[in-house]
Amino acid sequence: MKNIASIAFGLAFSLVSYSASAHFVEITADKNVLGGDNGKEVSLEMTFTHPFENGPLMKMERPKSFGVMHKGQKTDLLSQLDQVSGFENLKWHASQKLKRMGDYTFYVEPVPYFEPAESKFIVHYTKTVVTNGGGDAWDELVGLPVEIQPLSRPYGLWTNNAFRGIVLQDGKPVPFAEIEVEHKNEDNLKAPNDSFITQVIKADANGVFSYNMPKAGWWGFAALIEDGETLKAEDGKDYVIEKGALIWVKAEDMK
Ligand SMILES: [Cu+2]
Repeated sequence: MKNIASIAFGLAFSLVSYSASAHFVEITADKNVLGGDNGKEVSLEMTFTHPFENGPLMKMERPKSFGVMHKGQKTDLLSQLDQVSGFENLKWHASQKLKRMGDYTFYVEPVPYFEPAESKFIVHYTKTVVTNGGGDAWDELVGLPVEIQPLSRPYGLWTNNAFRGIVLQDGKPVPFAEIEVEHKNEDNLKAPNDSFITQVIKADANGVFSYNMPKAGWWGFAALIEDGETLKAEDGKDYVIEKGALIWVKAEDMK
């Protein structure tokens, strides 16, 4: 009896701690720096998850939009987005041949996700930049409602480099925006305490932030903005929308 009670308590507690930690839409590529090998294929994977904890995967329906921008030109890739088998509405995959030189910005607008634990909707506008060499368009804006404009080139980064960016809403800087940072924890590192899982930084008065990535691998930056806009949930009530401006970058060890 005592055991069951403590298991039930433990379970409830772990659910609470999961929902208290950060959700991120994750877009990563099998490689993000190519050397102008035209026609090379890049494979992308997309989930809605807790990157440092390696899960759980949260429900992610077919997004509202998914595309790529190259030299200012956008191509809709939604029809080329496949569900990974066994992970329906959880994990998505797309591959794309890079036919020309330059920078390719892949971006997604997910459908609003209702998070009962936080009584709000979450929409994470997320992007990552892949280069095929000779690129100078890495800071071009996709034009998302909220977006991070990189001030550091978002590829070809060494471990310990600072990643810098500006948080924008409708193209204007967001002073003192809060940015959550998480490492996609592919090595299963253990955090000594929950406070280490999500790093939290703030932009300065000009919306500019900086973070040094202490480990090789993928890093997600999520600027979270609530501007009072709401959406109606299934219960007929209005709930606020958390708009996330996310960018994923990869750091590599200098060897
Ligand atoms: Cu979650």
